[in-house]
Amino acid sequence: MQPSDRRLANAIRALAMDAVEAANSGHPGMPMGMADAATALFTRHLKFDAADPYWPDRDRFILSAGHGSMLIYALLYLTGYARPTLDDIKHFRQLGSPTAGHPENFELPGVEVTTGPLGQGVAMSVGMAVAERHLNAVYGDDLVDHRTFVIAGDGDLMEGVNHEAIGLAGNLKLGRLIVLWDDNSITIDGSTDLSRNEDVVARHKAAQWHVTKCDGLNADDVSRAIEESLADPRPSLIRCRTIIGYGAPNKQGTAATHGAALGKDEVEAARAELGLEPKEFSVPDDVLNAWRAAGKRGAVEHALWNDRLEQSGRKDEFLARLNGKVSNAWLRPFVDKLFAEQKPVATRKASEMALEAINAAIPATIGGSADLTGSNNTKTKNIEPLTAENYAGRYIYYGIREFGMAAAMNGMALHGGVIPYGGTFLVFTDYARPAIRLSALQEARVIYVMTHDSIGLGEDGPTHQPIEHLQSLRAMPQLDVYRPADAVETAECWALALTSEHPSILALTRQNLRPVRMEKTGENLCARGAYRLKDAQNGRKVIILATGSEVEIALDAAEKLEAQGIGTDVVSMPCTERFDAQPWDYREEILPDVSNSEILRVSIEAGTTFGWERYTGLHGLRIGIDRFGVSAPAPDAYDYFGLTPDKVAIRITDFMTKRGIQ
Ligand SMILES: Cc1ncc(C[n+]2csc(CCOP(=O)(O)OP(=O)(O)O)c2C)c(N)n1
Ligand SMILES: [Mg+2]
Repeated sequence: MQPSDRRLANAIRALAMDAVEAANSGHPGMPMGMADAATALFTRHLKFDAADPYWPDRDRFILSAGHGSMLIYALLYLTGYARPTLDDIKHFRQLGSPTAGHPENFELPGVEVTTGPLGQGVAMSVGMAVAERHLNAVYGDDLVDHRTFVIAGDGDLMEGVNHEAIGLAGNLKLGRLIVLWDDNSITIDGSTDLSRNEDVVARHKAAQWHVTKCDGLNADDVSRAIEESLADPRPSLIRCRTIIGYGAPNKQGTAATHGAALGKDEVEAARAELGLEPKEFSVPDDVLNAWRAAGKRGAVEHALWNDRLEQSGRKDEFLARLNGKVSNAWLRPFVDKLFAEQKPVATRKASEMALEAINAAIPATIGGSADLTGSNNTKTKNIEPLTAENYAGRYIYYGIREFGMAAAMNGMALHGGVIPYGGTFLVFTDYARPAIRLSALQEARVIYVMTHDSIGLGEDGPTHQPIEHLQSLRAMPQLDVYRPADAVETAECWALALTSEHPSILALTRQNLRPVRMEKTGENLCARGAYRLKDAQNGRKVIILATGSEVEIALDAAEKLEAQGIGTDVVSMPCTERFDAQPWDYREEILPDVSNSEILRVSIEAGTTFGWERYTGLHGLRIGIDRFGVSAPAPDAYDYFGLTPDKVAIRITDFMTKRGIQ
């Protein structure tokens, strides 16, 4: 006899309680409350094949309420994924185990995205749903026809990014996105009444979502609500009425079950209440067998899909597209053309020029901007808008939703088959930063086109002028920050970003820059992170390191120093992370390890000097801006902050005199 849905759900409850108890850390309440809803989803609706977590046409499942990680670990184990094993679950939250505190996409296939920072799972799911519709439009129903399911808690729906995400999903009419809301009226501090009286349902309806409700503790009722949602053309929110910690007789319904082990006595009481085996980590055979069968439910559909793929004339193209490898064959001819027509250009414009070539050569790119298309130069003429009426388009008008855009791009990148890039002003990376951090942590290939990268944006003034942004972004692991100095460097940095396994930020100017790369080498010099642009003509006394718009100032200042007999190298440093990754001898060649009294190292960047001592040494000279900017035309702002060739040259010679450097 087939075990009841409740018994299947109770296996999730048992594993969640036991794992949290063993770790003496974790969140049993959410998995226990949503166990029945998850059972309905995984045994009846979700299209997946536990034998192949990478099946491209699987439904995507996102546990936005990442603190309830034991829910997904239990589901993956029960349905028969290779990992986590029962042993992994016994080592929940322990060093070296893939059952990390919160679900990590790089630990377990089956965990599509990293969640835990509340709100972002839902926001990433919007990007997943966009990628699905886009690839469906390109490759058709035979190859791409799946859905995105999310489990979200009260916290996911309270976070501000939720507003951005549901707005995007509503406008793009992402009907294949279904969010199951764990409506348990509890958060950490206690009842949701303490902090919320908004009408969550009305808010979703206002964003053009379909909303329905169900008894989240009744798998049949959840299933009914899912069916209703599948039939509706709008994105759906299913309000699942649940009880946090359901089954723990003395603690259920209270915040006490949210984020702590239930304790031995309460676990025993729950076992009795739920009719569980008296042993830890034990799942009755009939229950495990039923779960394993659910894990194979999709095998037939998977096999049929394989057949369709075999028969498709586009098999190789489709697989290559999903594999994500791109060719940078566009770069050489493009750079040759730049060399043939050297002229001053803003790097944001240079980026657009590169993008014309990239978007023509690489169909996987999907661009966009948070309402600054004309300023970020992100829309090329050869791509159409991606809209509810035309999912085949490749340009998204994200609206003024920087965080929502960045999170959606993470979802798109992790879905696979597309390479998202999106723009805003560099200063507003602050608005997107939590998602940029998740791009980095998840190693999602997202390319951030961040223009207006310094006081060089001029008149918009201090609110819009980034100061600390470049360095603070460079401090983030697994994120490459590029600040190219001219059109050639911009194209090279684009090529690096497109083939990177990390997310990238391109910091680009509003103002025109003259070409600084005059010599054609046939090599992508930016790949080194830093390279010598100008050799000292006199005996080398100074090395100036500069990035982006300050490279031309460095070159002109160097000329003035040379005229005084002071040999000066100029090093362009478009990407410090890449330079740091170079072998010792290359770094030594560019920045010899000698004292500043022998060769003075100077950094110039129109932003904070914080951190540049990494390269100048403590006794070097750091030229930058350690305060907020000014509202003024760009040349006046540069002059005001001493960032002109004359003023830089004088600062360097004064510094040398003061320090007795000959
Ligand atoms: C951005 C963010 N802020 C705070 C937290 C810490 N946190 C984890 S769970 C939680 C409460 C969430 O409440 P709810 O979504 O209702 O989950 P439940 O208690 O019902 O499981 C908080 C504040 C977090 N993970 N992410
Ligand atoms: Mg809650």
